[in-house]
Amino acid sequence: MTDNKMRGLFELYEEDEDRADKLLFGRVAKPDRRGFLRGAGLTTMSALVGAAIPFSANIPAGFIPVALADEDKVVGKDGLTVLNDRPLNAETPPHLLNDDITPTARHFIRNNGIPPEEFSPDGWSLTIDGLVNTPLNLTIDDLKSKFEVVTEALTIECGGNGRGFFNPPAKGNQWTLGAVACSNWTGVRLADVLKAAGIKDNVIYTAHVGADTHLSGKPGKLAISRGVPIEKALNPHNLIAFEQNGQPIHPMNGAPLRLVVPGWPGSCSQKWLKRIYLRDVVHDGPKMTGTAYRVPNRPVEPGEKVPKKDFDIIHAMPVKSLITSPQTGATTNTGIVEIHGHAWAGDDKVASVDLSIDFGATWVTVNLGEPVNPYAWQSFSAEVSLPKKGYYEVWARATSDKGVAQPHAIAWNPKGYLNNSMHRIAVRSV
Ligand SMILES: Nc1nc2c(c(=O)[nH]1)N[C@H]1C(S)=C(S)[C@@H](COP(=O)(O)O)O[C@H]1N2
Ligand SMILES: [Mo]
Repeated sequence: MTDNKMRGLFELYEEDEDRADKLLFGRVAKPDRRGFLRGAGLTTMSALVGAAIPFSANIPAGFIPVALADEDKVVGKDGLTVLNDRPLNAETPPHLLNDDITPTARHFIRNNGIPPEEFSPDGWSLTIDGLVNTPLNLTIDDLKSKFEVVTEALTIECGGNGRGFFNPPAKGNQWTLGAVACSNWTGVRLADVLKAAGIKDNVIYTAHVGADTHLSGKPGKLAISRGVPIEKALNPHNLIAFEQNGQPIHPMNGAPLRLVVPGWPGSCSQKWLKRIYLRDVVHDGPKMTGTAYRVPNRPVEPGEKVPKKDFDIIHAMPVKSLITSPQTGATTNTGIVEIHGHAWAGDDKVASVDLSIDFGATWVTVNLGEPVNPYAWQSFSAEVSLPKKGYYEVWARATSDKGVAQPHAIAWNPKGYLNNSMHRIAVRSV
């Protein structure tokens, strides 16, 4: 982007923030977010451009770094839609999730606070303490040398993926479909590390701590600290990971060390991991209590006042599928459409995926692959033939090996979690 264009945008932000936002991001920011980056901290700005900014003091208020003004707004990310800049949240359009293993550049970003300044593995350490026999303090080299190193493709989906489709709207990032990914993660098994520390008999829950800080900037105040029941923690597919797709983890995906707890809300997979402590109570860190990552234990009406005690902590994510090719809105002049996509089912396996081209009247079971390992999403493909010219929708419905299928629409819940309603794409035969 040229200097002229840059100045143009800067002036436009002065004149008409809505229009400027629309031009730059294709959408208007929420009123309290007007003027992208106006209120962004230097850390966020550095993270977005991928380096420290030595002359940051000279950046005029509201100025947009040129590096952000082109398509890729976060260095090392490709084509993500930014939903919020403080904290940074960005999702991946479905057609960019077509790979069976999600490239790092296409892995969504969900931050609750301000990421740390340092992402280097040198000097990074992980503490394992709380109710253990031997507290451990491990460098990343210790992890690599003392424990078996494994690589697995693991699905991470944000508990709020699909929130944007709730009506009336639920507060929070308006994720549509792309807060999900299945990358290759390399690390050591969480279970091996916890067992090495010695799990005391009274342990029921883990507690995870990362190096990011609260948006308020209050020292010591955590943005998020979640945990899982010890039974889930001991599942051999949870990793303490130091590589993403064979490379160091992307800074915004938790470099240099993160948890990957697949099948459960992404929030269980603490990024920038510094400490895990074991507890004899259900963990009560930030985003564990109240209504965070919890759903009512019964159907509720929008607007109904639901007592906190009627909310349950979300465990496994529900069965879901995503059509990643073609992109919605595609046209065909042969009447033939090649469909590809992925399906996943929390702690379960996907047993089948069905497609409909007639608004759900008839369904055809498609070719569904095995997961490359447990907790990897399963890919499906099919060739569908559209009988005559016109507008069609392709709908996908996955069914788990427990016989649970995706619904047409899910019951409303106050925080807009767990939306696993069927994915629909538009296709025209011309
Ligand atoms: N330290 C830390 N870990 C975190 C978060 C965070 O804000 N801070 N966000 C969580 C949430 S809500 C999700 S969905 C996943 C997203 O992982 P990703 O940003 O690598 O896609 O990270 C989780 N781990
Ligand atoms: Mo999340």
